[in-house]
Amino acid sequence: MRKEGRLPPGQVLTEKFPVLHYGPIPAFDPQNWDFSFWGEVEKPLKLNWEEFSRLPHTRATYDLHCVTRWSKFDTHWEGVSIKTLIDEGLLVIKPSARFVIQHAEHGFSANLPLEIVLSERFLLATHMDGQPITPEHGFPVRGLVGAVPGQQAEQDVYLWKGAKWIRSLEFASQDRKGFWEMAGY
Ligand SMILES: Nc1nc2c(c(=O)[nH]1)N[C@H]1C(S)=C(S)[C@@H](COP(=O)(O)O)O[C@H]1N2
Ligand SMILES: [Mo]
Repeated sequence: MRKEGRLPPGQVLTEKFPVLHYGPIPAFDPQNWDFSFWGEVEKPLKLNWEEFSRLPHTRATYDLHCVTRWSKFDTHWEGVSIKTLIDEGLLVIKPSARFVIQHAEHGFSANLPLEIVLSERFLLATHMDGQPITPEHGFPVRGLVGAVPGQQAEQDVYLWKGAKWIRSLEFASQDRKGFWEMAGY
């Protein structure tokens, strides 16, 4: 894997899936859960759990890299691709959108350049290995950024750029720091 360039410098391969986050695991109540797309969009979109569950689903295989130095290969995910929402006309963003802020439960946030969120490397993930993601990994939905196996990316994006328990995507014309970024990451 290292020779193939799939293992970034300093990383160690693991079969496990460690859990890392700040604060408690939020409870999920399908009656009071919603997801919004807002900011630099033509029309803000707010979906309840049932509506969100009906969005088109995409499958992806990713290598995951964590700044705590572990990597995990060929993980299987399913979820909502932002590019698909745009291609199918379900979401229309403004040309002024250049960054995306993921907002999650308890005020957690994470920022990314728009082009990464629109790429196949980003999913609003609902399932891993055919099962709903577990509460500690972000149930019912988490932002997820992975590396596509065999595809060299200009910028590797590590796991901390995916917000677990995500509740909205804000499209922004200017970049803004998220939770860990404000903490000095
Ligand atoms: N809501 C929320 N999402 C979060 C975090 C957090 O503190 N809160 N931490 C991030 C960090 S630093 C990491 S490394 C990954 C870990 O994801 P995992 O627990 O599924 O391995 O979640 C990211 N997403
Ligand atoms: Mo992390």
